[in-house]
Amino acid sequence: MTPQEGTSLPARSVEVAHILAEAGIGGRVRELAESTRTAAEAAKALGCDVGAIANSLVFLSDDEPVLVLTSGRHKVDTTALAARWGRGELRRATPEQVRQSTGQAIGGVAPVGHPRALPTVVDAALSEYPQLWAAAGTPRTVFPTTADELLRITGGILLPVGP
Ligand code: 5CA
Repeated sequence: MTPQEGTSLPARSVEVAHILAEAGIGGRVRELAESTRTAAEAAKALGCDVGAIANSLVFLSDDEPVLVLTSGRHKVDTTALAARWGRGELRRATPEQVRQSTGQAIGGVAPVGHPRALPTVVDAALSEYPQLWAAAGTPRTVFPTTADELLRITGGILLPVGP
């Protein structure tokens, strides 16, 4: 077993790995030597297109935290997305609000593993990539996935989020 495999993962990533395994997701959580804190860093470390990085962005809407799994190739058009989603204004969560609602820190927020499941949108642009990478609870852990798996594990809906 290499140092990245199995038992040496941080506790937060072990939780994420368990949830993925229970959902029947085959992709293994791995810890990298390099930072995967941002989409650009993750893409460089993994040697993939930045669009194939699924960022887990937390917003507040109608006084509740929500999750927008966004392709690293673009930004969320919050006005257009709120209208498509049928929700009130989407405001970016503060680092403290991210920590509270996910139990994870900015740069490592995973699609799952939160104290309570967040209403979730999966960016339609992510369906263009046969393999995605998402954060697994810390700024150096990731797992391979697909848009279909993200929809399944989050109970989310697929919507365009970009401009
Ligand atoms: N590990 C990568 C994906 S593999 C990752 O977590 N990317 S991310 O985009 O989801 O996380 C970084 C994001 O955190 C930034 O895109 C930004 O949207 C958000 N962020 C960074 N700093 C702040 C801040 N001060 N307040 C709120 N959000 C922030």
